[in-house]
Amino acid sequence: MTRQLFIGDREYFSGIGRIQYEGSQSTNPLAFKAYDASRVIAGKTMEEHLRFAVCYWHTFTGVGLDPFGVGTRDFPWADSGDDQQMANDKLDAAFEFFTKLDVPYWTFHDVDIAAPSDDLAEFEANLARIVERAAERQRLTGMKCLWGTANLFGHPRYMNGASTNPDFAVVARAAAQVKSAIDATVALGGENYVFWGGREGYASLLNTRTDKELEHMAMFLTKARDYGRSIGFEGTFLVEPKPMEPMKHQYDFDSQTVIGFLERHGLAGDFKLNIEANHATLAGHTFAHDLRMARDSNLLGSIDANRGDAQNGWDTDQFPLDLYDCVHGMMEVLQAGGFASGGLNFDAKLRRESTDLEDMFIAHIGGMDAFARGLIVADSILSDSRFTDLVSERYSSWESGEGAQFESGSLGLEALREIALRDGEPAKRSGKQELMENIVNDHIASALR
Ligand code: XUL
Ligand code: CO
Repeated sequence: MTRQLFIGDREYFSGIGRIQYEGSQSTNPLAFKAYDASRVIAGKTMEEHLRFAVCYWHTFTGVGLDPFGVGTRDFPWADSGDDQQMANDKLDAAFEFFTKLDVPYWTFHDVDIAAPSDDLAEFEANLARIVERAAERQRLTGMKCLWGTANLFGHPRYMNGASTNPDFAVVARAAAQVKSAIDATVALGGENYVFWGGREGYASLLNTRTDKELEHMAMFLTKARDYGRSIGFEGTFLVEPKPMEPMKHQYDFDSQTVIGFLERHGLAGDFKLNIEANHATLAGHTFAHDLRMARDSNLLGSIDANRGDAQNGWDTDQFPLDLYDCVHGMMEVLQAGGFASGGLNFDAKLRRESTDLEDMFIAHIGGMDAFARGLIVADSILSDSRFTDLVSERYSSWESGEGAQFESGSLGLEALREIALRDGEPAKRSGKQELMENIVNDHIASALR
């Protein structure tokens, strides 16, 4: 469908039109070099594979403040001084940006879109009002909502946690906020609903009953799931792991921790994982590792696309431009059979020093091109029998005979000892890591030519 480029009479990104694919030879900073939405790779278009989303929080509210300084960006949609007007203007600017960038999806926290209020009933009304406006803009532009979430970490009331707060009154308050955020997500046709537990953890073990807090978190997620299903939400609930920051320890530490928690509480299936690259690296893993753990359990739901910085240990949320990360990430996504309801959400922010409005486009274009290249290379590697044969050969002893019997549980320790005694010292079998790494490099060079 033709998408209207901006709504109303105010154009926020004037001078920038719809971003076009111009191919790898283009030097236009405002054009895609690799992301060609309709190009077919492995039976699906790039748009269908990648399902890009722009996030509201960093992109339209992140003015560049850090612990040492105030914001550096002046947003024209934040200049009216009236809360409701600013919420409306931000929404129009956001939909203009989405449409010009030509992404199919967007994501939001309740507090990013609604005019603020500490009064619960007033906040619910503010949220409902902006959701109605957003739904209208979705109709006008063809945009879709990938997911919504509630910000249960910014307000001082949540300083000791939201669903894991030691005080029941705060848990109830958090539940009220999640209820209206689920309502908002459903009203916008959101395909997923996310929980990121920014303050679900502890600052000190000395004052914390971790046993109670973890039980409360499970109960909270269960009741949120039940409510969502009761109002007709058919999408996926997602938990986004992160080991620390802001808390010293967060309960949703990494993929494997969250998978164990979901399984233990009977939530796996309704809930899947939203894997964020920079959170995986904060946990001491790679992005691909956390994706792999989720994929192995059939719980890979969605991705928050960004990257950290190897020289510092915090959540820098940089745009995902590291080609190896994108290749290894897309290899996991492809081997998982692709996204179902999930997608690639740019939970990424401009550097504080990037102060031009066009930098917002340039950063997203770079991230989209990086994942498009990652997709092309990943598909090329996975179609190369040199690569796939190395892996299947490595595990071939399980295909039949005693290996298969072991897998089916019919060999005990005594039987295994007899086999070891009979066969003598096992032959050495090379892991061929360097060969596989070389093959990856060969494909980066050849598939992107
Ligand atoms: C914070 C983070 C969040 C979640 C949504 O590190 O990633 O923005 O994605 O609350
Ligand atoms: Co995130």
